[in-house]
Amino acid sequence: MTATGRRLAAIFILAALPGWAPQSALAPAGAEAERIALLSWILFMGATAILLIVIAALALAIRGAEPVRRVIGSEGAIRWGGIVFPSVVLTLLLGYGLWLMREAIAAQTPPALRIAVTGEQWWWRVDYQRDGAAPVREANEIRIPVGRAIDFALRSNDVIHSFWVPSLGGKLDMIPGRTNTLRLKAERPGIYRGQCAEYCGGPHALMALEIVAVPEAEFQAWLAAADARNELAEPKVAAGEKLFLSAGCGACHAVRGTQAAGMVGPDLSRVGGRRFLAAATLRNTAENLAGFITDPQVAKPGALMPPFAIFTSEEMDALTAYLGSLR
Ligand code: HEC
Ligand SMILES: [Cu+2]
Repeated sequence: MTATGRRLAAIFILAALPGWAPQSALAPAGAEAERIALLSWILFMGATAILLIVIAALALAIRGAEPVRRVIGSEGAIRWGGIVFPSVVLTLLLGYGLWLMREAIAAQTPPALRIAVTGEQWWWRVDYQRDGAAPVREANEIRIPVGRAIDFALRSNDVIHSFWVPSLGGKLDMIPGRTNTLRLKAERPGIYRGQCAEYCGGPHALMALEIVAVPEAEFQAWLAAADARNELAEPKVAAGEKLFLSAGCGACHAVRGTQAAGMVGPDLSRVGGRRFLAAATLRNTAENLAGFITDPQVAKPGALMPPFAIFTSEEMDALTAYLGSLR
């Protein structure tokens, strides 16, 4: 293939990619995202058609036969093509956009599950609200039941962040001192990646999240299991818990059922069950966990966790075994 051919192939592949990627507004998995995708396609195709018409008119105006050029250059062409046509098209599009949004509002019927998501530099605090029980604290990975509307109560503890999971819906800012509510629904089980969509300093680009949509029964079982105390059957795991508590991790992190109740960093009660660490930055493996604890700055420069290069390899082994057992 020639260099130009390769370049063209790369462009076509990149253009098609968003449709398959886990984070794409062109791969909708909910009604809200479907409306946005539909509007995008209509705008894209309409704009392409108009662009082609304009190019054709331009070519005719330059190269066309004399009578054609006279028509294109006439006052009538400017009045109809330059004023009436854009006014009508833009008004219709505005009306259609407003109608779609009205549709979105009408589709909102309670009751919904409520999950509070708070933007932090540079991760996501997640609280599942429960009737008559304390909220279940989580971080960075949000499990939801399929087919049920969820109200995300979006807040921020520091600067403005923006919550955006393109396959499920539009983005909404997280503003300090305010609660913005975003209602989303996943129609199919799956993993939908999201991203902070408002520059919030330092490692903003490494502030991603995942929404894991599972069947209702699975979700309920997972939520109910939050209250169960983790087993420390293995001696290594028990030793890991001692290290976790004595090293001072609990000043910033909480693990339900232990003295660790810190609120500065992500809740670690079920960190072993998450797919990623540090806001979808690192795969959740023992090696990555050890590397992140030893020096968080390597994987996530600017992260607000201090380095802990204090553990021997056996100690680190126990510590990662303990964290991995928290599910
Ligand atoms: C001064 C507060 C502080 C201390 C002490 C601290 N951490 Fe952290 N930790 C954080 C913050 C903040 C983050 C979030 C980093 C990010 O993703 O931007 C974090 C993230 C993590 C994560 C990733 C969690 C996730 O869900 O992605 C793990 C695991 C972790 N810390 C383990 C530890 C361990 C083990 C210790 C003790 C050896 C410790 N931390 C001590 C503040 C702290
Ligand atoms: Cu951000």
